Amino acid sequence: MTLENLQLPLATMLDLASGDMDPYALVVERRLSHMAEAYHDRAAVTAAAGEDPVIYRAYEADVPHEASQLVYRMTIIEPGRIGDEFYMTKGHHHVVDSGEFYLGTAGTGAVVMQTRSGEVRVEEMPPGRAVYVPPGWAHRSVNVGTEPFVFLAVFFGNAGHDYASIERDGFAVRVLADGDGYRVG
Ligand code: PAN
Ligand code: ZN
Repeated sequence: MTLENLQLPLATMLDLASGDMDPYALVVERRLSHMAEAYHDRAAVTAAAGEDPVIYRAYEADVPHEASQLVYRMTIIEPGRIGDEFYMTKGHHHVVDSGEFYLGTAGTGAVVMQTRSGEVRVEEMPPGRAVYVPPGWAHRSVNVGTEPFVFLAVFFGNAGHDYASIERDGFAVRVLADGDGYRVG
């Protein structure tokens, strides 16, 4: 890094309970219509399509998407289900295989991780639990509780987000309601 492009430090307030970030550079908002194909119960998708609920939002700090940078986001997944499948993120691989740090800060959720060869791991993320997503593992987060599920994510600025492969192939497992809890099916 040369003196010309040396950045100033950035400080951001993160509300760990609500997921609010101040200041933020951008917010990603995904409604059911942005990811309807991800859910397996087609009748439930059709039933919810008119309302088109917000499934989640992610606030991103003002960090350049460049190598050597660490971009961070707060994601808030609303509580809810489409049929028996909990609200979840689209999920992605990083274009440049690179690790990511996740930290649960509110609510009850989990992250599903999967390699390109189909190996799967699911880790719960209660408040205070950090999960390391290694390079090469696609990741999708799921709210299995009744309150908003909030987590912090830190990833490399040049990671890039490959959604297409998940849109095409999905994940090998789904996180489904089971009584008051969930099961991975
Ligand atoms: C997270 C995700 C965020 C939203 O910050 O981008 O939770 O999920 P989708 O990107 O799958 O819509 C992350 O993993 N960033 O790399
Ligand atoms: Zn990621």
